Amino acid sequence: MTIIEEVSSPFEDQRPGTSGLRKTVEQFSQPRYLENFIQAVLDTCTELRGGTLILGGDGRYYTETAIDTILRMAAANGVGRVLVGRDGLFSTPAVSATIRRRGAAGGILLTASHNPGGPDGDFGVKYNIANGGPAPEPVTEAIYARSLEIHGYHITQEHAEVDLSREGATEVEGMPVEVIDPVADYRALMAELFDFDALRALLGSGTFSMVFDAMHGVTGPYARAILEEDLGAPRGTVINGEPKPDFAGCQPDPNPVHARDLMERMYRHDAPDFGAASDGDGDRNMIVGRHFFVNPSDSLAVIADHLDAIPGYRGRVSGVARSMPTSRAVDRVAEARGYECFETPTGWKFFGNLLDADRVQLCGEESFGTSSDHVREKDGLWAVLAWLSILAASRESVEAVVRGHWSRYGRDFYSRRDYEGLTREQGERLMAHLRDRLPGLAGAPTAAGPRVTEADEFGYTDPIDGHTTTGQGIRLWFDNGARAVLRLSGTGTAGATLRIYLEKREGDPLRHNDECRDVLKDVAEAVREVAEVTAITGRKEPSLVV
Ligand code: VG1
Ligand code: CO
Repeated sequence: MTIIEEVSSPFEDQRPGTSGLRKTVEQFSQPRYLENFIQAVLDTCTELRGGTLILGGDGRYYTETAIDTILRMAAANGVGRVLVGRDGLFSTPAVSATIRRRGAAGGILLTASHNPGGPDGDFGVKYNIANGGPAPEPVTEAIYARSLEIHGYHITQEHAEVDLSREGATEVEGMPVEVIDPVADYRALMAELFDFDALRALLGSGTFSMVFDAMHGVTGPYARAILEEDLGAPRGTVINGEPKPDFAGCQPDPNPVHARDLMERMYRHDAPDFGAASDGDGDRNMIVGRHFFVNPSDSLAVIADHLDAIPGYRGRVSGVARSMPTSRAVDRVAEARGYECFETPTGWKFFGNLLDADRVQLCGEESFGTSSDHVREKDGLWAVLAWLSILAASRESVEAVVRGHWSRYGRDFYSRRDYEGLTREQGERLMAHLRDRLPGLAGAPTAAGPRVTEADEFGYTDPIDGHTTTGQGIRLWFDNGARAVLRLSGTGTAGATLRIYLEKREGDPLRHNDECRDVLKDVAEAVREVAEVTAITGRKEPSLVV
């Protein structure tokens, strides 16, 4: 036997955030750091003993080292077998699909999603359970608790020596390991959900053009297989389609600021009809029409209004869910269609129980995340196929679809303002100070104009398992009908990011062309004033406006 037990001692900072444990590569490279966390996962998630584990990620720097360590530790801890994506690649939604299709016990995803990669970038580890979704909070808390009492870990003495570049079966210390095509299961699933003939007709009509920006992340191979091979989009439709360990120095975050290549193409005079981008691990999506950006909250509402017409969903949509900071546009669609509508804390893990219980079939977040009950993760390419289905059926432009939606339901002007790179202390002080003053905020005038009418801190009790989560963002309602939400990011790896989400509904179609910036200007100022943002952070302006 060449299985050994190495002595270790706990790290205090291994509490998973919004989406797994994210740290800099430098932090992950410390001796015993990754090992401790993986041992905590293996100790906590006993279903892995004798069970199948799916392993892979967005291919970012440090992936190969991590895969070797995880294979050796899986073998040493009695995992039944491991299926690894070829080249260590697996998009987040594809891991979810593969866990479900193959009845695996769980999956380990190696990704820090939209965070930068490379030796100076970030790395991340996330555990997904047998339903294919991110481990829910009771599990992540148990993993964290275990990480605080780790005093050793089990590992094979030898390296795993698995050739990740070739599909095939091998073993590590008696544990079967199979390198598999990470695209196959996912691709088959998409063909089951969508009307591929209709999509082929659209893409081959000669009157429709599109571009998909994979942002050097993991989605490239998936998008090429599905859009170009299966649906007949011309070669070259997928840009930045080669996964790169450092995302070619870009931040793989699909928003108008970071997806520059795509935005540049979509605003040219000869722009294609449809554009989309996804993030490093393939779970986010940005939708853009010709000269027309689709706000993610609107995208969710539009998809909700059309989901029932897509083959995989016909006659079986009964509920939708959105994260709390996501605009309420989808709520009105739900009301009109008689769907149940749920509001959950930020993070996909909070949708899992609702999906498992078949209470909702569609979920979304303002942060460019949309997906359905086909997996238990958000799914960038799925959202693209949903949009293509809507366009194929209506033969309208993206802009016409969204404008039609607004005239039917009203428009929710929406914007998120991030204050990145604050110190942890600044972020926490700002939130604590606001929390302390919550009871007195209502009614006080602001120099900017809008008055707070109501203020609270969001908490959530899961309607399925009764688990309660508190401190999920401070909400302010204003007398001009606007809403603001303030919360700290739980995915960063240094300092703090304050997110301020603003929205205001406008029912009057004559005002739907107003500039978002102008509509939200006074409420943005009122929030800054009420939360004392400048006084506490020293910042006059946000560093990122989406
Ligand atoms: C952010 C988003 C949240 C999303 C999470 C993970 O979290 O706001 O909606 O679920 O990222 O997405 P936070 O705590 O930083 O606001 V991904 O694509 O990074 O896995
Ligand atoms: Co992601």
